[in-house]
Amino acid sequence: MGDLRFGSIGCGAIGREHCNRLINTVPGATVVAVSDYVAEAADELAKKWNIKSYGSDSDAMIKDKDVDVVMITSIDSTHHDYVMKTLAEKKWCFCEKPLSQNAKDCEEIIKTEVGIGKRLVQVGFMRRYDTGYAEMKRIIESGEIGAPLVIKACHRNVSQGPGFKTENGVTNVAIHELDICRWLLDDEYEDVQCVKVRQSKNSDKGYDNPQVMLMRTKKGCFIDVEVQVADGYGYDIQCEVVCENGTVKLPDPYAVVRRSRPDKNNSPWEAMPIMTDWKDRFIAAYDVELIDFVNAVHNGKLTGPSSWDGYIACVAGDALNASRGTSQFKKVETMDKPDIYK
Ligand code: ISE
Repeated sequence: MGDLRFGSIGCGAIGREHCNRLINTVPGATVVAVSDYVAEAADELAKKWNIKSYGSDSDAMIKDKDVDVVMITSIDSTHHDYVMKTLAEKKWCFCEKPLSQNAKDCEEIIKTEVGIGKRLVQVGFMRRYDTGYAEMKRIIESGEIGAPLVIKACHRNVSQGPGFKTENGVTNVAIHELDICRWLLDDEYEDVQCVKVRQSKNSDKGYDNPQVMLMRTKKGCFIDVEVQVADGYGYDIQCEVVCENGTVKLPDPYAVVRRSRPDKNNSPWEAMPIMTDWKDRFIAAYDVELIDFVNAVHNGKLTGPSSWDGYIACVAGDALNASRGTSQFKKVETMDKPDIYK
């Protein structure tokens, strides 16, 4: 088989980076066409790579016979619609997270994929390809430090663009935690609760910040994730899993530690820079993720995060959003898992 020909919807930051990866880093793949809600953004990227621009006509690009795989990196609210249109063409689909902004839309995707009879969609939960998280999972699964009991995590962003809402702290941000925690624990959610705590001075923009998200699992584990969508200092992702006989903790991304002369207060210091751009933190994981996806498509069988995983994250996300302000845990109730995802 020749190179897989990608058509990419969305020419924003992550769309441009993924196209670059597919063209320069990922073996067995190339990008043949792009589209974007802002037609000029697609034109510009198409010109750079000397490929076809569909301007803002993503629907036409999905139908293009020269496009084998549709990659969706447009804004979250458009994902469901584009996935459905891609499935209507029975084409492979790589959809950035979230699969949708609610569970009901994901159910529709699942029913359609099940109707086709095989997995065609992979969701961009790239953390599963990060060496730190993968090593944590390996240690937990080895049983060497006993059964997992508690996860303490945080997800902090520097700031948000216009239009960001409190619920997006779940659907856009904590969605990663909802996926990675059940993956790390090999467990499912029983119930969840979103708690509003003292608000940061960076939170006067009409959305809650921070929010604390609590999840209890079927095996009885407790998960506590602090989400700050505007911390004003950095993109800070932390995760510690407490097990019976020890703990595993996500390492900080590799960076040089500087030790130097006293500062103006006369204290010598040791410091490591903190990243601010979320795209840099998981840069290696994004490469591995797309390499894995392309290999899987060449082999005719997807193995990465599925529509089912996208759906579960949205069911738990819906419950978190519904619990806000109630001081109560909400049950996470899902449909039965179809065979194609087992
Ligand atoms: C951003 O939109 C992302 O997609 C990142 O994966 C996520 O970690 C970040 O918090 C979001 O703002």
